[in-house]
Amino acid sequence: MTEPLNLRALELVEVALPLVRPFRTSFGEETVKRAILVRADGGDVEGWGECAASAEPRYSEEWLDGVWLALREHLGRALLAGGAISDPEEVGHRLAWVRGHRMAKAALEAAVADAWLRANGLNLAEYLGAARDRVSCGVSVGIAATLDELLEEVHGYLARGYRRVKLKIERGRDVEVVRAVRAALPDTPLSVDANAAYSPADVPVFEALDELGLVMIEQPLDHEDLVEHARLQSRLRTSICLDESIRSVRDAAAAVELGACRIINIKPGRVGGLLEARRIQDFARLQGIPVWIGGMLETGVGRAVNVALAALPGVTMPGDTSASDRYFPEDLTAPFVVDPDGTMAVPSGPGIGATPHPGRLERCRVRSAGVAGF
Ligand code: SMG
Ligand code: MG
Repeated sequence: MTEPLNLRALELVEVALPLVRPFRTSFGEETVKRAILVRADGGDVEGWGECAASAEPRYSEEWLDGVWLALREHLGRALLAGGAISDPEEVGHRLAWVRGHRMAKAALEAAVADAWLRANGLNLAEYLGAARDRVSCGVSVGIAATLDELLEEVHGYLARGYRRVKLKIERGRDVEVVRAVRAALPDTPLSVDANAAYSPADVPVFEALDELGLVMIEQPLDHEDLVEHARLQSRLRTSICLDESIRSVRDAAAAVELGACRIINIKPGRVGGLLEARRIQDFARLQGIPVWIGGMLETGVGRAVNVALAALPGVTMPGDTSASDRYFPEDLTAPFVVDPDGTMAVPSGPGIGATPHPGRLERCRVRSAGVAGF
């Protein structure tokens, strides 16, 4: 038997952490990681969740200031209004009347799950049904100014043990760059991520990439276009992996049925929470579709959830779950470390197994606000 969580209040905290190096994608460049954290106050216990939304609505229609409002005005209040929370599944039920806002919902669910698990002396990975206590790590490499810089960065990651290297591509910085990296690293598992920057007229780009022995091509086309992804997939030997297009287990089922992808990138924020993420993993396992856990440059609070999900049995490929030092000079939590064999330990402590360090949180804090119930 588990105890319900007596959720008393919610607090939102926006943090800003400088990145060790700028992260450039087809969306633009980030030099600072801004994130909204949610603290769930359960009296004797508290829990933390991190929202994946970025400062601008480029990767997703959600963005930081919008999330702040959605949490304060609707989602937080609706969650508090329902009384004690019997288990984490209930968060999704209470918030189901709000359309969309998946990243905001996911942050609330994670904070409540953390507090509820702590109240019950349980660990997230175990609760979810983890199959392993270490996970396989890849790394996502931003678009670099020159090929030499890119190769230097990639070599640095390989020396640290990372098992798969993902290169961000954009129009004009694609085939030539990837071909050069492939020539320098003939045996490295390599993938590319276009973040939806291309159109069906760009088939020749993908046919050229198809010759380079990539593990996958991630989100080549518009996030709303499963049919065009299916057409493209039918012309390529390389597997397409969908990221932005998959917002739910329903989307995953549609994509697989249409043949729009052969691999899925699961991010708990993008799909509305860690429980929906697990449902996608369950579906993929039944269908024999390889999946992996993506990343949104999370601090240790969000990373803890990603790493717990990466330990599930259906997650069969290395994720974008990299070490804290790949992102931040100093993480908010105890650092996540990648061992020389390219694996990372799954947090085993109570709740998500990570907590923000109070002093660091204070140094990174930009603003905070309480959420009152209805
Ligand atoms: O967390 O290491 C990370 C970043 C992984 O490339 C990454 N994320 O499309 O998969 C993706 C991007 C989304 C973030 S763009 C700001
Ligand atoms: Mg992606």
